[in-house]
Amino acid sequence: MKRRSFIGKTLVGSVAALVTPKVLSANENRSFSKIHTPPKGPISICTWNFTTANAAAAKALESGTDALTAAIKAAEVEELNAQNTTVGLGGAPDREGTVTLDASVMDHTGNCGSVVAVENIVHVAALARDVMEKTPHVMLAGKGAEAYAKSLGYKHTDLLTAESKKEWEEWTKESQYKPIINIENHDTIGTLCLDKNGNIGGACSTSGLSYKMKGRVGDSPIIGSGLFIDNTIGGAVATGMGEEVVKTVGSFLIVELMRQGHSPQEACDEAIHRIVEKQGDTIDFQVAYIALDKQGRVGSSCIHKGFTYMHYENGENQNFEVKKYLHS
Ligand code: SD4
Repeated sequence: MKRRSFIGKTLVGSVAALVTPKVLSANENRSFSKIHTPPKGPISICTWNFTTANAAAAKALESGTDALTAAIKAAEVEELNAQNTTVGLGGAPDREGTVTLDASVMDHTGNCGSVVAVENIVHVAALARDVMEKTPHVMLAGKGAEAYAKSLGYKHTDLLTAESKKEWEEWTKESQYKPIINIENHDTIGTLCLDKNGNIGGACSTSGLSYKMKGRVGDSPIIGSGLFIDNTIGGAVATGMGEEVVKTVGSFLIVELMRQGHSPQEACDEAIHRIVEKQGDTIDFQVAYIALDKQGRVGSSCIHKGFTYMHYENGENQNFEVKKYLHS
């Protein structure tokens, strides 16, 4: 496996207007800059083209909100978006037709919380925060997490929309058990924010793999895999085939590589490389990472073409396409 010697990124859109894709040169790519000026304002990045979600985080950050609260605001936009079939309301169900959600959060003090396989609750990132702040625990699962949410006043919501039910019923005709991880369009939201105080917080929210086995849990609620933050260094979040992220403890790995002096871009590339080197280059699943360091530098890497991320800084909320790792 030959490593890529250069990873660029392509600007694919902005809040103001969609622009012609432009490949940035190494010098323009913040991730490669040797001398870096600390960010003037807050920064928010999130997986995929979730413009509205990232704008919600950005607005909160600009008004002085802390990084974790802002990151959760971004997650909430997608949790409520019924068109997004990988997060919250309208998320694809498991093979038995039940929607179960996973989420995690981490703040600048190193505190973290997560919920696993939660039914009937939309805002699971906020629930993960409640687990972190209001219980002596880090993780709550299944019925216990749902009951805890209801005790706090979260409302009961049927997460299976008519549309996702129809698609699941279609799937049951063949019921082929191959967890679907759509390479070009799968939509877990992972968000990292750097607030005006220079603190980093993050959130990750997902319904996991479509038509997964009942009880299957991916990387998103596992601290260190789907999300990790060390406020002295930076943070990372993952999307894609969770099993592979868990096996390589991807987000923790990225933060530790940044601690050793690697840029966010180099760290993300190495985390993807760890997966690719084990699997060979015939991989038919996607994994993608985004990372943000304390200086405001951003990195992202993915196995296959099709992954994009949002980046807000200095009033601009832009979507970048990430160059695929594999040459295939
Ligand atoms: C999981 N990483 O449960 C999630 C899936 C995902 O967009 O990211 N989908 O494995």
